[in-house]
Order: sequence, then structure tokens, then C-alpha cells
Amino acid sequence: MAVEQTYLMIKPDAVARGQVGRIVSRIEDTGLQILRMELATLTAQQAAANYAEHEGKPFYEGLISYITSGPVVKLLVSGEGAVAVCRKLMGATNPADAAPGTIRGDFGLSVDANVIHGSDSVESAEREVALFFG
Ligand code: DAT
Ligand code: MG
Repeated sequence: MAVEQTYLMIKPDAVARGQVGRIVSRIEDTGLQILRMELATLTAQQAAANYAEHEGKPFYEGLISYITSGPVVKLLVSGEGAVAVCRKLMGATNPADAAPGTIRGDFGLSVDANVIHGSDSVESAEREVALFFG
């Protein structure tokens, strides 16, 4: 494995429920390094760019309105195998399927309010880091 960067984002439901500190602790506990961390509300353009692969799907419009509905915490995380380490830490997309001990398994409410986003590949990470941290 190589040192990678990945983009994580704590979603509006988790920010609203006051779960940011506990989620950030789990990221820090992996030993990966947080290089940037920022509270912000996404623009519609940023949301559309981040989720372009899902355009046209039945859940797309709801996803865009949800992710822009309130502040998120944007994170740039770095370390050995950071993309895969973070995907494993997040757990399955649907919290109902996510294992206990994963962020979605422990904090997630539903597939459309599933607490955290994480890049799914090194290529996605490069695009998302550029999109959200320029
Ligand atoms: P992931 O976030 O695990 O990479 P994804 O890229 O397939 O999952 O989907 C992006 C987001 O879209 C996901 O975090 C929540 C939402 N989503 C996915 N499938 C959904 C569905 N069937 N119903 C509602 N929302 C969904
Ligand atoms: Mg995805």
C-alpha cells in the first residue's frame, strides 16, 4: 500500500445530531492524519459534481437536497491505504447492513441519512479533494 489522500465528509444529519466529535475520534483512532477539516454548507454545484455518477437515479434529487440542507464537515485525510481504510471504517452504504463498530453501523439512521461520505477510489479522491479543498 501507498500513502494516499482521501476526502471524507460528515453529513448534515450527523452534524445536526452532535456526532462530529465522536466520528472525528474514530478517524483519528485509525492513525491516519487529518490534514484539513472545515465546517461548510455545500453549494448545489458542489453537490452535483460530487454525486454526478448518480444523476438520473430515483434517489438523486433527494440526495442533493439532503446534502445541501445544512452544514457538513469536510475532511482531507492522509496515510497508508487511506481510501480503503476509511471505506472500511465507514461501513456499508445502508446503515441497516453496516457492521457494528463502523461509523454507519453505529450512527446511521437510514440509507439516505447515512452519516458520512468517503471517496471510493484514489481517482475519486483526487477529484473530490480538488473539488472541496481546491
Ligand atoms: P457510498 O456513499 O457508500 O459510496 P453510493 O455512492 O452508492 O454509496 O451512494 C451515494 C449516496 O447516495 C449514499 O451514501 C446514500 C445515497 N444512496 C445510495 N443508494 C441509495 C438508495 N437506494 N436510496 C436512497 N439513497 C441512496
Ligand atoms: Mg459512492
